[in-house]
Amino acid sequence: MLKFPADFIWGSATSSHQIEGAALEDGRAWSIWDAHAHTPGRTKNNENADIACDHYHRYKEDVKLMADMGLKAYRFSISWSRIQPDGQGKVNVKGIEFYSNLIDELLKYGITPWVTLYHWDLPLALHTEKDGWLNPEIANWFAAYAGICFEHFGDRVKHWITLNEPWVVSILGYSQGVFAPGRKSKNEPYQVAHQLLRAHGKAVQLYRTKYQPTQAGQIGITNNCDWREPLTDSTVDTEAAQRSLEFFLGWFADPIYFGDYPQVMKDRVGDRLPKFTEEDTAMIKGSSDFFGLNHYTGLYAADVDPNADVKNEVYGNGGIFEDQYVQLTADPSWKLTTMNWAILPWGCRKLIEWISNRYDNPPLYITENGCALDDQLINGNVNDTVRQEYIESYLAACHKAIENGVNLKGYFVWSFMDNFEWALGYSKRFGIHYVNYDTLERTPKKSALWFAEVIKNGGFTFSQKGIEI
Ligand code: PNW
Repeated sequence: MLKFPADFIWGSATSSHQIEGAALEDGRAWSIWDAHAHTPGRTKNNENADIACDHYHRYKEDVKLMADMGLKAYRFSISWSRIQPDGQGKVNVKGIEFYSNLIDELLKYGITPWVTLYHWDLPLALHTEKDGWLNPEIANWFAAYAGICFEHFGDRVKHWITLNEPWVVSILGYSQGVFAPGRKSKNEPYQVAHQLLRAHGKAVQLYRTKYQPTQAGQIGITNNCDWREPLTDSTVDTEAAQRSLEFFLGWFADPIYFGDYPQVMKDRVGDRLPKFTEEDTAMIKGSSDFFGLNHYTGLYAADVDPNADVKNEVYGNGGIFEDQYVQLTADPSWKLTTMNWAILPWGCRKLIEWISNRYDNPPLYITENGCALDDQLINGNVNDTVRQEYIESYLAACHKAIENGVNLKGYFVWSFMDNFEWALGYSKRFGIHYVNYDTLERTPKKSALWFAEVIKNGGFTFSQKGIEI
């Protein structure tokens, strides 16, 4: 049996825009994602999250389902425009009430809330009137909003995550333009990333000076990264894989752990990469009490001759191709999920070992891991064996990493329930609970029942023969 440490955090995660619905109820205003989804052609079948899982009205039922499976922690995000409809100034009391009630409901069952302050749903007014993440003032707006949350929820919330996946905001939102606000630029991603890091730093500074001394919680950031395996053991491919990881994760983690961007980015991006002032560096360096990681998959990485005519259009690649010259490919033998993301548990282990080595073994939490499948509800059951095996094999890889010295302290399954999968609408099901979008009825999938047993036993017997971890 693979036993995990007794204090290991077993959790599951969601985000506000993907599950809440009630888009314009009780004083909430639109975010950039409401606007994006309501723009024809931006999401699959033009679907939007006006109703989503209707979690806003059904949170008690959802928390009960969490309690039923013995979940120790629940990671959710706060919709900024539910708290501050304009993103600045006036606070919406009904919004405070909703999250306060949700937190109380979780605590009633002994479930620890892990709260993300920003999971991509920027108040629309900040974007249309103030240029959103491109405006250096946003660090102040974000810190002010964070302060409202610390003030109202910090007596009960002891685990804060400032930003979810700044890489996705920068690259999918401002380079590929597939996510809100749908921009396609070679420069803006670097500017946006810079402001995201400053905003994170400012919020942490506020928490540490004003709230942490009495509230005694932890605060950090969650980044996402895929694994990059060198295609061959040549020096250039090994360097390409390393470069790819530094452009993907080092972009955000190096400033936080070392105080500056990776050298390879400074060399290749040149003047298009903003520079930190001394004040920024002081604010950002050391600004995470833990390393939050969202991880799903991996690809091979190979070096590309900048003069050769090669293009890389892989969805969800490591960033702007012309800045990196890394060719990403998959092995045809790898099993894929419905996102076309390969199932690579050993990549998870290698990535968290890479993080542990590069950043001096910080306390690490996998704040998202899971997969989308073509789930079918038949006679009240969803037999998502592949998801159960996916989670099991990734957890086995995590267990091996812990044995190898990685300071992994928790794991959150993405997602607690099927939800609005951004540009892909409702077509991708990531949940361990099935949601019937006609009736909004929830049903625990087989993976949820299995995960409940894992939580109860503090581990599991790894039964998959021949699976590399
Ligand atoms: C994450 N990529 O998004 C998010 O945090 C979740 O909201 C989302 O539902 C989940 O993963 C599944 O997609 C990502 O292209 C979206 O590399 C895209 C990428 C990575 C993460």
